Amino acid sequence: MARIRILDSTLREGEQTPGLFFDGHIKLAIARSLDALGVDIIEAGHPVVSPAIHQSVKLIAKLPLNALIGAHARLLKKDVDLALECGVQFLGIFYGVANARLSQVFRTEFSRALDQITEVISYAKSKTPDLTIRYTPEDAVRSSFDNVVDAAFAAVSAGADIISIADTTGYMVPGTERSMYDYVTRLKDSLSRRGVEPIIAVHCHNDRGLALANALDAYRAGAEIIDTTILGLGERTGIVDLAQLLTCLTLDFDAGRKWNLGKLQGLYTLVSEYSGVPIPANLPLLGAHAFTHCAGVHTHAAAVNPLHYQSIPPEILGRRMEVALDHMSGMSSILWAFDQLGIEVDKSLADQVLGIVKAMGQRGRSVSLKELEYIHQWCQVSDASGAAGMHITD
Ligand code: HCA
Ligand code: CU
Repeated sequence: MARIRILDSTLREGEQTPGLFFDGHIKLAIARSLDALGVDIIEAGHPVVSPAIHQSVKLIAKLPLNALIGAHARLLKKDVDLALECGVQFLGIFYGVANARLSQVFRTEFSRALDQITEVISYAKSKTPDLTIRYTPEDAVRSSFDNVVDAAFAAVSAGADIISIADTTGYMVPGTERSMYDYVTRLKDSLSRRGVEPIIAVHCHNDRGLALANALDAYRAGAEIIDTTILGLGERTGIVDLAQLLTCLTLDFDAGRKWNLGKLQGLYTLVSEYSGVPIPANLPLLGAHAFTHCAGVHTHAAAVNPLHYQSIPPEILGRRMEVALDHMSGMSSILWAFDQLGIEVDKSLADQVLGIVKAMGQRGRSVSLKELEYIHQWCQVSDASGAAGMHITD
């Protein structure tokens, strides 16, 4: 399969999350961490939006990073000028070519749109010949296919290197007639018959919760760049989650790449803190519960071998298996927890602790290892006075 490249758009698409704004110094920190993780392209912002974004794109472009630094622009020369002023090496230009959008929003017709694509992309290329240019027909998958092919052909002929298929509204569904696999296959084929073979990228929104599945579908069909954001941030329900994509590519595909997955937790914590978007406990891979076993049946088997209830080794993310101590716990959960604490317990004390943990669990509490230690100490003291567990199980 094609060698994949990751374009992270946390600083552009991610900032389109309602209410989200990253200060410049946080943007620099995020860009550095994305680079250390091994992301290939960092879409740093849309400079036209505000002087603050313009300035941070400029500063990120100056950092000594391996990743290409990109700016986002509409199909307008003034946007291209502002982006190039920032010194970026990558420019993403977007313009929808759906007939209804052209007539109702842009009040133009397709032939004029094609001329504008040619004019603006040639202009960008002539100003900075070694610039990598991506053209995105916004909402490509709901637009006339012929328009997309013609627009992509015009863009590549004018100097674009990459054509990005935007599923702007999260419309695609694997295995149906709205398959991203089929779309990418058909587009590559149509462009190749017109004599051009640009790099294909995909930008999948998550409105149906299918962004990752669609992106992997596109990858199987030969897309070579996938757009992501940290925490899947972005307009509405956002786009492909970076950690989920990297983990799937690492474990399940022969992507020919390695990423420093151990850095994800820190990066997600940073972005969560400064975006105000919490990390859900059940977020795959990085949520607090991602590797925590709960029901007695599960913990019993997982304590013997975690693989009975895990298909992802937590260690690749710098994490480890955990057991929830609550009303679902059985004796194996308690013994596992004491083993983690390095405390030896006899049967009757373990029974007593289990009773206390279950009673607390029924009140909606989960007992941490630290608290278990306190419960253990309390049982020892109260054992000696003959009043074990009374105040807790009452
Ligand atoms: C946007 C739309 C976009 C553009 C993607 C791209 C989309 O918010 O401006 O330029 O590649 O989803 O179509 O994010
Ligand atoms: Cu988008």
